[in-house]
Amino acid sequence: MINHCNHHTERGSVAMILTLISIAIIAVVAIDMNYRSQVSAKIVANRRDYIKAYELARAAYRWSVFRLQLDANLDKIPAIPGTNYGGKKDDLMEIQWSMPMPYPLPTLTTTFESQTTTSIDGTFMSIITDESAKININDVGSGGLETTRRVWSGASEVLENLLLLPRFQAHLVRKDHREILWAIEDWIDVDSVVNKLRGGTEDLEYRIDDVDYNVKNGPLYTKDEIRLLKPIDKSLFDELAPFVTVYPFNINLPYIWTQKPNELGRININTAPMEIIASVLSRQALPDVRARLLCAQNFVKSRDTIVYRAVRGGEPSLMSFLQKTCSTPSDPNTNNPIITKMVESILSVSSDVFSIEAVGSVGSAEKTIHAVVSRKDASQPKLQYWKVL
Ligand SMILES: [Ca+2]
Ligand SMILES: [Ca+2]
Ligand SMILES: [Ca+2]
Repeated sequence: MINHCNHHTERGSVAMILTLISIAIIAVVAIDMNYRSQVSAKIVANRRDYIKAYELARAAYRWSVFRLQLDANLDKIPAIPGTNYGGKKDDLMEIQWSMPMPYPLPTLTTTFESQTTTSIDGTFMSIITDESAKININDVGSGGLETTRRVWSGASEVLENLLLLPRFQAHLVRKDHREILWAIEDWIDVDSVVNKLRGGTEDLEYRIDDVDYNVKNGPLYTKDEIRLLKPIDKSLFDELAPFVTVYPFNINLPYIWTQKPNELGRININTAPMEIIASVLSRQALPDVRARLLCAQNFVKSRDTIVYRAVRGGEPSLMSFLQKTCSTPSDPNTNNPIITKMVESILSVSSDVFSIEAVGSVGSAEKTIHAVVSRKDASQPKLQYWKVL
């Protein structure tokens, strides 16, 4: 009980530190915006508002990147044993910095009113989403020579397990769920041969209803591209969308069907939703889907007080939890690991990839920046995607 309370106090102080740093930094951002909003008076008012709105959106984007860097710096504090403090990991409590961030801040209005509301006649809002809590569709694929048994990637297995959950049944009536995996593989691989049939032309599968387009033969750049895949209709896409991502990808690493896909995505077990946790569990080890869901529910519940520091090895770890809580049927003939080697290799306790939505508005003028950044192996997050609307 005492331990439990301590966790809350520590979280409270982390929140407090972050808030104090935020207040200190907002002043810097405000000054920067003030400078950037100095645009020529000769430009007509409407156009000027759009330029200002864009600058505000850019300020919101920079602010989001700063929050990501701040968290990466806090992660450098060594882990304090027996607590959730310090160490490289990203959990939902810590990811409070990803909550929508409005400007001007409601709590700062009194302090900054004189400077901000008069000098910047606009607002911004930014939202950071953790893409490392999802399955990377660009990592779906199999490898191996045609004559041998093909081995599917870890991401493929998690996606397959997800599609077999009860919530997807209504969207896969009279449809083999594996069609989705085959379609993704042919869409991404560099060749134009239908892999599953060992022949035929991929493009012909898409010659339907007057709509005539070629498969991409490269990685998907945005999640919306998933909608172009033949077996994905709107209802299935809507059901799937919260659980999948297309980041990260590397266009310099083409997917060649005879080789294993280069899996770049990692699923963070501290932030992944219950459905994803249920889908990382092996169907061979836990054949009953209800057992997998129950195990995942228990794991997600445990995250209320525990931050996992390792998938395996360091404690607390996912593997220890599963061995203690989700016992596999005691059949001496089966010796299936509760998570397969392929899936274990794509699990993590931290998050590397984030999407940022930054909106700036001045009067009726509004500009939105959609960006995806990766902070892997870099103190300065690397931009993966940028779009202004
Ligand atoms: Ca962190
Ligand atoms: Ca292809
Ligand atoms: Ca192919």
